[in-house]
Amino acid sequence: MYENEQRSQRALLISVDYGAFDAESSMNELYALAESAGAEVAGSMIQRLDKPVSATYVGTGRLEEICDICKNGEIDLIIADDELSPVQIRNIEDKTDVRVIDRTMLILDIFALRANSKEGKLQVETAQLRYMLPRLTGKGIQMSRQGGGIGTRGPGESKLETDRRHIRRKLESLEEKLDEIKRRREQLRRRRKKDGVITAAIVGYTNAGKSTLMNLLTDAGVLEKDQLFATLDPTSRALKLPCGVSVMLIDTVGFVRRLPHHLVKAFRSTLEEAASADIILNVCDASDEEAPLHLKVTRDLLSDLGCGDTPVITVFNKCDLVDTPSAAISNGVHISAKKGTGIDLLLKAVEDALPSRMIKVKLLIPFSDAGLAADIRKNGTLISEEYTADGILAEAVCDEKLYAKVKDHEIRQ
Ligand SMILES: Nc1nc2c(ncn2[C@@H]2O[C@H](COP(=O)(O)OP(=O)(O)OP(=O)(O)O)[C@@H](O)[C@H]2O)c(=O)[nH]1
Ligand SMILES: [Mg+2]
Repeated sequence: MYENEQRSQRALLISVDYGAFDAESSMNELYALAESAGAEVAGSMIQRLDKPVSATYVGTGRLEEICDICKNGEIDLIIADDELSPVQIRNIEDKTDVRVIDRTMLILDIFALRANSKEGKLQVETAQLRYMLPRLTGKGIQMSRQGGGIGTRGPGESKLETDRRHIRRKLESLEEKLDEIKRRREQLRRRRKKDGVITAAIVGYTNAGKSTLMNLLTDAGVLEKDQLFATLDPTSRALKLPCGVSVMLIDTVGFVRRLPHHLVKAFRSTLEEAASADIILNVCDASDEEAPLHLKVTRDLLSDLGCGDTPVITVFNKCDLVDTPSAAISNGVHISAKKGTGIDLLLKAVEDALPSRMIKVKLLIPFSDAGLAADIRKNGTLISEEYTADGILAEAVCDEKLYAKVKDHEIRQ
């Protein structure tokens, strides 16, 4: 699609460790992110400093070193594991003559690569433009855009040569469209609620196995891939639980630490879809040594989205790769979505978390009240029915309103 995608770009990863986050593990993740964007990582370096140098991010000596590496290593791209200021980007570019992007631009780029739906594309473009806007000089974008490549992809590419005012107008129109989509989503959610549809959202760190679990449970046919952010657009499918109740399972975009703020904002409606679910399955890769951090990132984002009260089931996936689970990953359901193990326990946990308004009952409905069975079929779930001499022996799941009607016939064991 893009000319220079025939040869992958050789990237040098740079980071300043000033104590704000675990620079080393974040760098490992940047590695995976860069590869996900199609780059070939030629090397990485971390410099410890009290704080990043305001003009050049890394120190002067380090910048000289980077220059040498760029010259000798045929580096096409420098990726910084941080958000850089426009001045820092320009100064490093001037010195090295190599294009520089930062962590945020890289993540936005991966999202741009993966966006398929109209909504996904609108969301990515909005995030990209919002990120660009304060980074424009009066003259317009000068950030060596020619040639395209990582950090330059996305629906907005053709418009990038234009000025701030144009971008502002564009953003306004994008935001209107996103608002419209948001309204439609809200309407749909309200209708689902009214119809008594119970939703369960699969959320979690990127690459945790969310789509694999979705496919295992529902045959949804969602792309599952060993790459970061394989899924951007939410998919939903019905899942019938062993107790007979159906829930709507939603697979969504994954999370990552320090997810760019603009991206969270632009993807808010997608994230809210997950956050407004009745039950949340927080899927975590148990085989990743950073599992506890991944869980924390997801929990923090969920609480930002305002779903502190929603029941969360912590699902430790990829347990086929773990011999002895550490204490940090003990509190939850252990499964392997790939091997299909632990699924009965997971489904049981979902049943236990069903909103209290859903009540499972055993009934003996006298034939004189046989109309009730039809009522249950219409407004609840009739799991089983058996005609006996005394009446209809039924198992059903009802909401509170329906329960009020049938409770006189309930058999309590
Ligand atoms: N060994 C093992 N691998 C798994 C398991 N579940 C998923 N995987 C693999 O993990 C990789 C990521 O799986 P996905 O289902 O795409 O992960 P995801 O959470 O949807 O990822 P994003 O959509 O990118 O956020 C794939 O290569 C899967 O085959 C598991 O239980 N065991
Ligand atoms: Mg996925």
